[in-house]
Amino acid sequence: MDRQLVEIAKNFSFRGDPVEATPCSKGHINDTYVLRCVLTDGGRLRYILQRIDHHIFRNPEKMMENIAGVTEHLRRKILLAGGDPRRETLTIIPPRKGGNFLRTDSGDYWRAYDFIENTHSRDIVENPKQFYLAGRLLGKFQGLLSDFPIERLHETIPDFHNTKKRFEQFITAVEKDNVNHARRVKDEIDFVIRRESDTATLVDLIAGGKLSPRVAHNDTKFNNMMIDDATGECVCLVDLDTVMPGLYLYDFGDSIRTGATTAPEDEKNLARVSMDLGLFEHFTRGYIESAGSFLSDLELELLPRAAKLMTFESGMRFLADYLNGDIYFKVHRPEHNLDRARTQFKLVADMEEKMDRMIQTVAEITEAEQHP
Ligand code: ADP
Ligand code: GN1
Ligand code: MG
Repeated sequence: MDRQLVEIAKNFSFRGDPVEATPCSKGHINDTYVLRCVLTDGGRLRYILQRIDHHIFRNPEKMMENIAGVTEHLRRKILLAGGDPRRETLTIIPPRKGGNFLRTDSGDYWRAYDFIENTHSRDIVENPKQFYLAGRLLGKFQGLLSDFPIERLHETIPDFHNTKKRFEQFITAVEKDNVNHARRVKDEIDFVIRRESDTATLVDLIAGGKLSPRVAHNDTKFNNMMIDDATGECVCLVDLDTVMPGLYLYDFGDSIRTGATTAPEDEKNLARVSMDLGLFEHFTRGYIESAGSFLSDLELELLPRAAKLMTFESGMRFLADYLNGDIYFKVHRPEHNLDRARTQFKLVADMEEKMDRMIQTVAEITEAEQHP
């Protein structure tokens, strides 16, 4: 096992001796390892060991304070409901010297969690039922945190889903054109600019007091949901780095963006990319069944537009990163961010065509839920 990782692992109160660390390449932000430990009786345990990207999360201490508070709250409520907190939420493994994370002499930040055993995550949805259950999980997560004191949460990345600001950052990336890519992606840039007015949709409603900040996850992509190997149930929403004041609509939208699609986020063949109305319906049904009671009429009405907006925002972020020279999201090949941006724009265009049916689906499910 890598010597540096052994040294890092020694600092955490793991049970057993660390023998193997396997990189997990799923996330776009942190460096994640699955750590295998062997107990004296030969038994095995696994943990997640993560190096936090502190260039993105500028204040890891405050981020970990959020995660500690939220997981503690979830733990209490899951227990009250007769559930198993070690499966249904993240469990922080503290460093031996205390606190929630480790800061090394070289200035890196590390943290550890229990590995949620007998679960897996998927980049794309395998069947409609799975996505229905994902919708139920999201509603449950939001419901459990609906009484968490929102003022206790720090903003881990300012203006994370401020789509107007994201647009401004995008335009700056186009104007700077740091790596001379802009002229090659003129069509994609025009696609964004034509939709500038969309970026105000939710921001203006918040400013006007029509939508209130909620305790939101803010990064509900499908591979942040752990699925039970045996039952196929979606048991836990992980990646709590961006839990902070946001909108339930962001979470709904981001799940649709990543789950109600026919192809992976980085699919090169755009002919394979579309928004699957059946999957949209399944997730929405699961979500409204579990969250419908605490969503406002306006939130319910805005679900389809939020799905489009979050997809558009992600496309803008990927394209801006491509123009900036791939400085934010991890990439595994040249033009990876461009491929990602293109799938998002293909989905946006498809959602625009299917918007009437998405709206109708939400209305029908809402009606059935409110007047069974
Ligand atoms: P990133 O912020 O880089 O996306 P994540 O925290 O999402 O990192 O972790 C990457 C992946 O590792 C997740 O998508 C999930 O599949 C897996 N993972 C994260 N936490 C756990 C855990 N506690 N148990 C099992 N798998 C996990
Ligand atoms: C990142 O960390 P991960 O891979 O779950 C990003 C999300 C994006 C997503 C796009 C902190 O999520 O906002 O929607 O990539 N997380 C952060 O796939 O920026
Ligand atoms: Mg993740």
